[in-house]
Amino acid sequence: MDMSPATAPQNNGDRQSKQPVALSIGGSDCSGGAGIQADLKTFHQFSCFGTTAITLITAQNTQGVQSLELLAPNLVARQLAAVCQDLSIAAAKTGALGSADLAAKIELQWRQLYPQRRPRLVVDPVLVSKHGDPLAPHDMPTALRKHLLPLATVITPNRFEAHQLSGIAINSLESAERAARIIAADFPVAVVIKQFEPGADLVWSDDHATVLADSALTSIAVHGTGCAFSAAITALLAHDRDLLNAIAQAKTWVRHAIEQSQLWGNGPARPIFFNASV
Ligand code: PXL
Repeated sequence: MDMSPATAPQNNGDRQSKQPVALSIGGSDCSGGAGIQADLKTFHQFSCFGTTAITLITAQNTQGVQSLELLAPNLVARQLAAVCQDLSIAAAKTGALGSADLAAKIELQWRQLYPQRRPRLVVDPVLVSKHGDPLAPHDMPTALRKHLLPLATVITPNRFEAHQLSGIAINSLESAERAARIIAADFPVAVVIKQFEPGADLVWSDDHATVLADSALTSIAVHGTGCAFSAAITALLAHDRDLLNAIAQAKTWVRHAIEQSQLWGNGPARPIFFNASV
């Protein structure tokens, strides 16, 4: 039974709830380090009530991704309808989307649920896992540009993802700026290119570049950093923080969460520590 997608309430007053509601649209990482599990832990850490629409399920652990299955686009759309027609979403994010079809379905459903004022949306253009395992097909950069960029408040690619989205190889501030300009060319979207050089993120917003620099971290590979970063931005937007502020605070927190990461599992990439104190 396909319940017809009615629009979401603009403000249905979640019965005296104090915490804003944040939504993660993405994939499941059963080992708890990345994906929607990372997002929920991050939302909780930032005092948001976390909700999800699951796009795909992986079997993975700290050693790598063993299998991946997509959920049917209709089921993803129904999760979105179920959550958004009942709770008032203060901000949302997307992570692994799995296929161009799923990206298209999410765009359609988001527009139907929110014909006018939409929650701010953080797009994390997930393409591969920290272990190097693919999480998206080759046409995903095109699908992200077509279906998610028009809806996004901010997109948070790493160097590799920014290269895929813009066609520009990133090896300097100048190339990162060029890539960000291309990604933001057609839509009023801010672009954060993470770690365009060690320690430094580029924020491109309103035709203006800001560099958030930090000393480079040593070589520990940490799993879940991209998810945690975009989820922290989402949570801070849900608390109505302005975008630059949210990005800077999320970066500081992720750095602490990396420094405090612990060795769960036996793989090379240790999971980030969500309960980090700043
Ligand atoms: O870190 C990106 C990411 C997002 N979503 C899922 C993942 C990963 C990385 O492993 O597994 C489900």
